[in-house]
Amino acid sequence: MPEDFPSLRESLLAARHVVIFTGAGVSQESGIATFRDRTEGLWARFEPQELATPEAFDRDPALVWAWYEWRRGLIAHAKPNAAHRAIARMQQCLPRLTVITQNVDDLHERAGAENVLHLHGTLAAARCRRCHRPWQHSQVQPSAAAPTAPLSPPDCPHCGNHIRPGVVWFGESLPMATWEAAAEAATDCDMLFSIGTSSLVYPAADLPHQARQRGAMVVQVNPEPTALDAVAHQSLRGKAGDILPTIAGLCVS
Ligand code: BJW
Ligand code: ZN
Repeated sequence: MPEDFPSLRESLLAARHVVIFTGAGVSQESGIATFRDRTEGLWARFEPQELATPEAFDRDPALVWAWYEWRRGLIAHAKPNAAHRAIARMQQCLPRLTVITQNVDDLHERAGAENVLHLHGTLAAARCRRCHRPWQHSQVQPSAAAPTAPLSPPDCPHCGNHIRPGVVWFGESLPMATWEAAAEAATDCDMLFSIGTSSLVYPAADLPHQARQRGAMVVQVNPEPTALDAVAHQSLRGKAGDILPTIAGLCVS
């Protein structure tokens, strides 16, 4: 892997616009579970159809709200890791760097990254299920090992409907303006790093393909093979927290 770095450095220093596209793997070293890890992943322990669809929320809002409140608590207590910090440093030292994330946590921002595009929403941005008005969360409850009891969602003070988590569930459209900005960045950049994502969930997973079609160099950082292997110019096998600081170091050396 280190032998790939000289060419990476050349490309990075020549790049006009770099995109960093991240998934759950970038937060794994902060203690936040990924989705599809075979044993520790959220979908190995919980059923997505019961928790991450609008139908699930309508069927059992207290089950879904409790699960997302549990996760909000875990994220509130987590800290950005070396990968988040390296990405924020790269944004400072490269002429233009756009961070696009599928993650609903705020660890990129807490590491110092700016203007992060959250394709799948954020846990902090709850809103009304019906009138879509934003709703301000209270402080997080102390985090438990797992959601133990159902928790009714608050009622919207305007229309009385349930408040829902501010995330994008399966079958829902991505926030339009965010998606358009992400697609524009992917088709404009000359280098895209895909970091810690299985590249299985669409339309987000299409961004590296769009970048490559427009001539960008696509580099992947992941300890495991992914659906992007056939498309990426380079796949750096390893943890984001180990590899990203080295890549950030190339920008300044
Ligand atoms: C490390 C590491 C370390 C570990 N360092 N790396 C085309 C074909 C087939 C299906 C579809 C299609 N187009 C759309 C669909 C349907 C669906 C979809 O894609 N399904 C697929 C799963 C088959 N897509 C949708 O429904 C999307 N909406 C949509 O298409 O709207 C249009 C529409 C509307 C109406 C009808 C029809 C279409 C919305 C998708 C929303 C996804 N939501 C979730 C939950 C968000 C809320 C929450 O947090 O609960 O988003 S699902 C989950 O997956 C979450 C993630 O953002 C997303 C991606 O996961 P990610 O980040 O890649 O995580 P993992 O776990 O999969 O991978 C982690 C990786 O990290 C692994 O590779 C590890 O190896 C690696 N790793 N440690 C670096 N230390
Ligand atoms: Zn409302």
